[in-house]
This record gives sequence, structure tokens and C-alpha cells, in this order.
Amino acid sequence: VIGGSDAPNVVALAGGVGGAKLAEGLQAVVGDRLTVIVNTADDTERHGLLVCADHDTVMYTLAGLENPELGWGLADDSWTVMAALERYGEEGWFRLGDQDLATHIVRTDRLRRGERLTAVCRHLQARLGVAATILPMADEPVRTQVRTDDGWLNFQDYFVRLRQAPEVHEVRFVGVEAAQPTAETLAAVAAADVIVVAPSNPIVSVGPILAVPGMTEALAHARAGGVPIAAVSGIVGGKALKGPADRMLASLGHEATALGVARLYRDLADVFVLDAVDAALAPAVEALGIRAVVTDTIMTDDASRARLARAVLAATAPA
Ligand code: FO1
Repeated sequence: VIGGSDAPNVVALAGGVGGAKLAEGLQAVVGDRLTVIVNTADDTERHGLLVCADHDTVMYTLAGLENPELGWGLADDSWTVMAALERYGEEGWFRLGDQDLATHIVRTDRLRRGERLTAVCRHLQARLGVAATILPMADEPVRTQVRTDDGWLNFQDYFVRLRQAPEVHEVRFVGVEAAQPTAETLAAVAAADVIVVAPSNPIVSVGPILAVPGMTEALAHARAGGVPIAAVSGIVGGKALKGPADRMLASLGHEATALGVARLYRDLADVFVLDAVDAALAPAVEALGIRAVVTDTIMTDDASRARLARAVLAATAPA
């Protein structure tokens, strides 16, 4: 809506559903000036295909094609192939819609032909008409695993198959030491006027992005050059907007509040955006050395997504 040549270059760090909603609001405000760096650590191989869960959630949302009931996958998808796979005895707990499967087929085919994940994702986005740029945090595979009473589990086993029921004692990002920021992510951060950390799970959505060797250094370098970094709390009133972030924070020894999230971002962010219901936590956030901005952060529709995006950008604008 603002768009045009005077719109700021915005880089957002995001995971799945919560990240996609704010990204949609940001895209409505700055259009193709938005670059989203997405978590790839909950990517998963299913039936021989690579599924990039967070990338696809953000891509479908920015293309206006997302399934609003599920929060992931495509609107009006069907499940014929899934039923046929189950007839062959394949596990059916991670559900891939018929049209969604086309995304994973094209992605996997192009990767096997030697294309980089970043190039493959950009191709898919272009074909779906996404205005923004969505960049995988790295081209190398990184996979989140969580340690529960039953030992280490792959992320989607924990998240989908076990419905986030087990308590998480430890988190690791397998392969992250060998990953590196891509030329595209580094160029986007270098060109950013403002960097936004979406209200995604700080441990397993934003955590892997920041764990890519060189990523926090790139962000700190931008910040040292005067680029503000604003983080938005995904914990409102002590509860995660979606998913297990509240329980995960608690079981890993953090406070399951917006203040607990702010503490995780204390060395990263200049501005922390928290919901009006958490206004009482603002002084404690400011005591961490981060400017606290209180606003309505619940994104129920397009208008509230754009409103939050504007509020976040306004909070970082020079006085
Ligand atoms: N989430 C579910 O709860 N159940 C599913 O069967 C499921 C399938 C799925 C397929 C493709 C895709 O891109 C995402 C999918 N998700 C599913 C969502 C995904 O597990 C989560 O959104 C993220 O990994 C957490 O951010």
C-alpha cells in the first residue's frame, strides 16, 4: 500500500504460521521491498520428497493461497494421493494435500538436478506470484531435534505425530555447524532499512536462523550501521499464539512470558513489541536495555496484520 520507491527495505526473520501472518502484513505495506528469511530446520523428507514447512507456509500465505483453517497447506486442497499412499502402507500422519505435493515434487526434482534450495524456492515463489522475496536461512540441510523422555525426536515427529505432547528437555539443530548464510540472505541484510523478528517460536523457529554461523554477526553489523531491529512477542498473556512455545520456554528454563522472550532477544533487538495485555511487563523489558512498544499484536484478519506491520515499522522509524 505504501510501496513505491520510498518504502523501506524490510527483512523479516520468520518461522511458520505466526511469521507468515506478520509477513503478509509487511508485504501489504512495503510490497516487493520485503525479504523474509525463513527457518528451514523443520523441513522434512516425506515419501522421497523434501517438504519445506515454514517456507511453504509463508509462500502460500504471501500468495494468498493458504489454508486458513489448517494454518498450513493450500486452500481447497484434496487428499487423494495421501489415501493412495496409505493403501501402500505408507505413514499418513504428516498430511500432504494433492496440490501441495506438486510443490514438493518440483522442489525435489530441481534439487536432484543440482539447483540450490534458494533458487528452487525463488522459482516456486515467482510462479505463485509472490511480491516479496522468501529466502531459506541456508542452502545446507539443518534439522531440529528435541530431546524428550523417550530420547531425541525429529521435529515433525514431536510436532505433528505426537502433537507436541512430550516435554522438551533439550533442542539441537543437526547440521547447523556446516550451514552458512547464503549470498542472498547476506545481501538482503546488508540492504535492509529495518529488520523485524516475527512473533514465531523463539526456540525452534527463530532459534535455528540465528544459529546459522555468521547470521548474528551479519545482523549485528547491520545494527551497528544504524539499522534498527524490532522483535515481536509471540507470547501473549503467558500463552503462545500458536504451538508449544510457552511450554517449551518453561521446560527449557525460561520464563514463559513476553519478558522471557525479550530476554532471549536482549543482545539482538533495539525494540521489543509486546501486546497490550502484557503492558505491565514493559518496564522490565526496558530494564533489559530494549525499547518496549505496547500495541495490539493479535492478527485475526488482513487489516490487523497490516496494522501490526505498520506499528512495528513506525516503532523503528527515526524520531
Ligand atoms: N501440521 C500438522 O499439524 N499436521 C500435518 O499433517 C501437517 C502437514 C504439513 C504439510 C506440509 C507443510 O508445509 C506443513 C505441514 N504441517 C502440518 C505444518 C507444520 O508441521 C508446521 O507448520 C511447522 O513445521 C511448525 O512451524
